[in-house]
Amino acid sequence: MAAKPDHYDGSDIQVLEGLEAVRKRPGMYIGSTGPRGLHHLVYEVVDNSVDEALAGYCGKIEVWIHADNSITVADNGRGIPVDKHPKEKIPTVEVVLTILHAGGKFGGEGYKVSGGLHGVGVSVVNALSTRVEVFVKRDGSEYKIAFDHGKTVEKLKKLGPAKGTGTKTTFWPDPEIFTETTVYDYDTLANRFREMAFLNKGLKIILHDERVTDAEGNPRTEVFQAQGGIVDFVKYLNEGRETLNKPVYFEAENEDGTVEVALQWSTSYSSNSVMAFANNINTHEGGTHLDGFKQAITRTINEYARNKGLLKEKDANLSGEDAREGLAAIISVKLHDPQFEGQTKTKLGNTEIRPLVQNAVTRGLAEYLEENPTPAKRIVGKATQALKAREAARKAREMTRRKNVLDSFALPGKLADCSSKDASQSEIFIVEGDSAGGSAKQARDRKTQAILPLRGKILNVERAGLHRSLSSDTISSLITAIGTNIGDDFDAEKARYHRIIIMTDADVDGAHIRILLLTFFYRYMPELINLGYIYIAQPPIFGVKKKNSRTTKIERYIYDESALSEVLAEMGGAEKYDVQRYKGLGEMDPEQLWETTMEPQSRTLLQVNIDDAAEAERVVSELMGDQVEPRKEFIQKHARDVRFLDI
Ligand code: 0RA
Repeated sequence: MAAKPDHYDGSDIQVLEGLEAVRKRPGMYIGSTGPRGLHHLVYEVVDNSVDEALAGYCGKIEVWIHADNSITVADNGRGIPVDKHPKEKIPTVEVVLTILHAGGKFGGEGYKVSGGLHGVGVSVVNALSTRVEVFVKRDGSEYKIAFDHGKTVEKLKKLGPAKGTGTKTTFWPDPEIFTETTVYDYDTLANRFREMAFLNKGLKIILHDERVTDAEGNPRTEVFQAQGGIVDFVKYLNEGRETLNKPVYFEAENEDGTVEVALQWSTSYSSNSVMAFANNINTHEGGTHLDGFKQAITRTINEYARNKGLLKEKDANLSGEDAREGLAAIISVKLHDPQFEGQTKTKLGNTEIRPLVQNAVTRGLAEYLEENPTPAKRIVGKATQALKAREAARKAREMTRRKNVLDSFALPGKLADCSSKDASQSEIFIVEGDSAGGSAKQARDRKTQAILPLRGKILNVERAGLHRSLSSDTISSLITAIGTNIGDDFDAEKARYHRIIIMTDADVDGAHIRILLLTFFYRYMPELINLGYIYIAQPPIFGVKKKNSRTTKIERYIYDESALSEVLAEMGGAEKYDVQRYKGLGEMDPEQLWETTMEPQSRTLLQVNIDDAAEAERVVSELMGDQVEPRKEFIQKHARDVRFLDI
């Protein structure tokens, strides 16, 4: 609640000072003014509606991305109160929109949890928008109020009689604040709403994108609703995988908050499908709830395995990593006063929640294993296998280490290294095939650009597992060239390049290799993705040259399939030109490869960024997992636009 000297009767001074502070330092309130902050505005508004849903008054939230990138959020909750606020003497809805920290927290009694990354409230959205309009339906009438840069420009007025209740907010993000971009990304919003629907059982969220319409003019629309809640979330994470048990669900509650856990093992080798949330926020950095969960899993699996004689007396204990190999799990806690810590404020600090999670999972899992001996054996079997593989991989690593001591710094023979030893200035192109590798070696700037050609397909690390992956030549040369090692021995400081660029052909095979490489980085060097070191090169798909021209001079390169006809029209019509489609990098000569794809000044690189680990994890395992069907379907569906796949 904004502190307010009591001799002001109006709220203007305080309001303007408050919202001015938000406009001066937006980063403090929404994290950044880049794309993340822009999307955060939507979450802030939607979170208020979700709060209304958590309180039991709202079942449906509808979101529109309008053609001008303004956003509307509508819910069927009670409607923000419109009566005169007892302290501020203006309508409550105006207080909510104009006074900092007034959102969500006011009038709250009894049990109430509040989402929102910073919990800053919708007044921040108002401060950072050129215009906001709010429509409220309650007590049989509809009301409207409007704002300009946070200032009230249309006082609350009654529009007329109306049925039902609810709140509808439209805002236009201020381009003077969001200087980088004001364009909303559909997938970012869709992924967040899917997650929210999973985390709030039964809640219906509908997303419309009016920038994209079908033949009849209907906007692209998607409905997110999960009647099974986080159990559906776990099934979603395991789509395309061969599972070892039906999803298990536990919940517990005490005066500190509530805990829900769903988990299911599969034959996958992945251990990063465990996600923890606090008040609907993805706690990427973990925290006390995740610690409690991990401890409970390790202990319970070990105890069960010992009791049933599945681990012998002489056997070592299963490690946490062993027990979690192939585990997909959602931990969702809701607490009154969440403490968010860590670099990105996504680490839960509340110590009281650890024993609550730990006890719930220990009790629930022990009971489940006891009552379901068949899946229980499979789960323990998977963990013991993981233990053996870990041992074998450790031995293999020790061997390579010893070898490295003998012929020190044995870099892979295929690597054409750069001469610079300054990693921040160095980049490595991972290139598909020897012939493209040859072109790239001729084209490169030897000082800063290294080339590593890969022969043929790289191993599918999702299916092969760590031990077999390490004994693959391609994978080990990749690891050695990059220099960081993997797993427990991973050290980002040892990265020999700060730009690791995947450069593959613009066809389905190229896309396949790219996905395999991304899977590899995601599994074994995820930190390099987080550091922003992994990139995808963007070679052109077409080269356009003058018809009958004797020279090979390319007039124009085209990087986007859909832009071809437009560019040709712009160049004066298709008749005058020959269009060459580049199927592979090898079809360009070194000079062309340099100017289109490698030259730092003119190229475009896509930075690989795992914003939504759940989605990446799922796509990777759906494509790379044990089951062949989803992969076939995906490749057929995306064969044409596979270049633009972003993972
Ligand atoms: C506090 C009290 C009441 C409604 C809300 C908040 C509310 C806020 C938002 C923000 C977006 N949608 C919302 N829906 C409801 C109502 C209290 C009452 O009616 O007694």
